[in-house]
Amino acid sequence: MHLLKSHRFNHPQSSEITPPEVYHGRRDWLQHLALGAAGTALAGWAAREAHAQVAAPGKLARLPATRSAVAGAQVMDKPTAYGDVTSYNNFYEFGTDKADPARNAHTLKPRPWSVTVEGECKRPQTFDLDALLKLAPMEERIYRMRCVEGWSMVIPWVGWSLAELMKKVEPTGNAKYVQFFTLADKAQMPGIRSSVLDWPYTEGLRLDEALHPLTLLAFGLYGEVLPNQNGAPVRLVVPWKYGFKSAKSIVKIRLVEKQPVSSWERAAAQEYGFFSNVNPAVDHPRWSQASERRIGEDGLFAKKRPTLMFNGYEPQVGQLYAGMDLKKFY
Ligand SMILES: Nc1nc2c(c(=O)[nH]1)N[C@H]1C(S)=C(S)[C@@H](COP(=O)(O)O)O[C@H]1N2
Ligand SMILES: [Mo]
Repeated sequence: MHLLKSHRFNHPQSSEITPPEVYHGRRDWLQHLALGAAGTALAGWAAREAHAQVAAPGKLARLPATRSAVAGAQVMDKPTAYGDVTSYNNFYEFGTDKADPARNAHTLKPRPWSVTVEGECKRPQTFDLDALLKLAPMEERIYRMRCVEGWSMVIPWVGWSLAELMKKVEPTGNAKYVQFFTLADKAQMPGIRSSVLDWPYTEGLRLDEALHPLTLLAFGLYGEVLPNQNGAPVRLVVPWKYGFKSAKSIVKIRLVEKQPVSSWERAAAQEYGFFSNVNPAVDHPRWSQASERRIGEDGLFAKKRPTLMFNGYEPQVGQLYAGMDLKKFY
């Protein structure tokens, strides 16, 4: 992945992709706010005003949610435009160019869908998508997302903490890690025919990371169900780790005793570690991680933003790594 030179020039200008239905989306959003966010602080309202200006076009099903109260789940940075979030993607099952997923992912069938949870748990089971949608109350969480390639976005996700699902299956005492598997279907995913990665795409977390309240199982963004290119119908979002940890279009979750090997780790272990916590002090072997380009915010030659330790979530997650050598466990 991570052809840093070419992707900068593939990125469309935001003026080319501003959604035409902004007005309707905005009105819709304010209505949603009035219904679901009574008591929101003034600062929250100001942020939502910015948010409203880049609403979804309204072509997908609405996914109502209330504002999450989880600490760290309401980043105040201006959300990245819907058009950018849905047209500049990494989803190698649909091709390796940033524009490929938006162009090709229409062949993905997000329904019917189910997620099997297996391995070291007392109640292994398969959850139908409709059961998952009702498993816990939907929350809106505005997270930063930092790709290991050096760019970032701010995305209003809809979903609930993965911990809710873990509670249902009851991990055994042997469960130390959680493994995630993306769908791998040649018929739906043209990129599977290439050998850039071993399919299915797999990722993993330590159990305490998986149980952290910020770890999100996301079903939507911008108040609507996930567009296919963003990992419909259900994906992981781990906001303090590089984006590749957040596996898309998940079909299987396995609780395991030993640290699993993730797809990117298998492809290039010296470049993509198991932890992959966002860390400005630990460079990728081929580029610095000290700063980042916020998609949509800056022009091609604009100044870069400083990258934050744990992507700005250090107050919430720092203690998970107390005493660990983060250069060694990158
Ligand atoms: N199955 C799967 N999940 C994936 C990827 C992928 O190629 N396949 N790319 C990852 C990377 S590198 C990033 S940065 C994020 C991008 O998520 P987004 O396109 O929704 O912004 O998804 C991650 N999840
Ligand atoms: Mo990424």
